[in-house]
Amino acid sequence: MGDMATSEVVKPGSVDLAGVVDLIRAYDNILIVSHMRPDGDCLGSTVGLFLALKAIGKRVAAYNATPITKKWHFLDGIDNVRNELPDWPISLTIFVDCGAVSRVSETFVPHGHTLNIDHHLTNEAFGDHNWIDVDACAVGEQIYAITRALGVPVTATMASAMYLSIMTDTGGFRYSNTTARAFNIAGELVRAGADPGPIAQAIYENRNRGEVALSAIAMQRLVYEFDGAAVWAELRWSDYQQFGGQDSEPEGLVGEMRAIEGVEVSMLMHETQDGQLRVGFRGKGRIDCSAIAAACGGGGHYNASGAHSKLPYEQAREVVLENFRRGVAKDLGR
Ligand SMILES: [Mn+2]
Repeated sequence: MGDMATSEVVKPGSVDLAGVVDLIRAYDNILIVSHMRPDGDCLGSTVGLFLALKAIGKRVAAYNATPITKKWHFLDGIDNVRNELPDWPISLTIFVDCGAVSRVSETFVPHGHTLNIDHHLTNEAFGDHNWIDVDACAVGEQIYAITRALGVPVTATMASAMYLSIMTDTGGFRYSNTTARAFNIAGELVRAGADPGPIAQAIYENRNRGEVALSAIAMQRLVYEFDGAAVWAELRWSDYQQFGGQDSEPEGLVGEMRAIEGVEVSMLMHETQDGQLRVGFRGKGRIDCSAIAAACGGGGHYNASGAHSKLPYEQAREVVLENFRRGVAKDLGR
């Protein structure tokens, strides 16, 4: 993998790919954990790594705190991701796609040694060992490198999982993180048996009716600021009650808002069932979304980030709007 130059964030406990491989070889009872309300990268990375570790004879379990919804059932191997922790003693916990321990769940306590594999700019390097590669388009890219370094043959099932990671985190090979390396790995995964058509269809042409209705409502409530360079909307819990959809941001909606002509940054706030606020930010390159999210107590990438406030919605809304406006004004030089 001589072409896989990386620029790891050097923080205490930093390891590189070789260090990750040494750690995996050193421990036999491994738990893989990923973030709540998992996305394609989170699940694809988990399934890919799970199968690679199985292939080298490890005892391995994969845990996610959120039940895996039917949207993800198309992915072979997804049944390995469980809602429960294993009953055997864990010697190494591997975090994938988690910027902080709390992303796993509010109560999760790591077991044994911890290895943190991630690509988020805002990663807290919370592990005993951390491999943070902010140049990786998806954690799936890092998992692919691990698989190759372990010498594990990539099966069609593993390839599909890692392809899902890369496809979803690059927005279907459209975002600015869509590098030559991302295409090269995607090509190798297709050669190994990943089928792009059905995977894309399962993700992008399979929208829940409730979410479509919610998207329509949000699109009618767009608020433009900064001469149209910024746009935001909000969905209240009562909207979810009226139109259905899940207690989550309608898939891709904040990205669709960014797609509007002249918009540099979009923000979607929504009220959760317990009256709290969740927010997503998407940028086109001029606005640092990770900084705005960090000011709101969240994190993420430069062009895609989010936060969850525990304040009551109305209060949180004011804080978020203020941070949003401040961040946009700063980056636009206004
Ligand atoms: Mn990711």
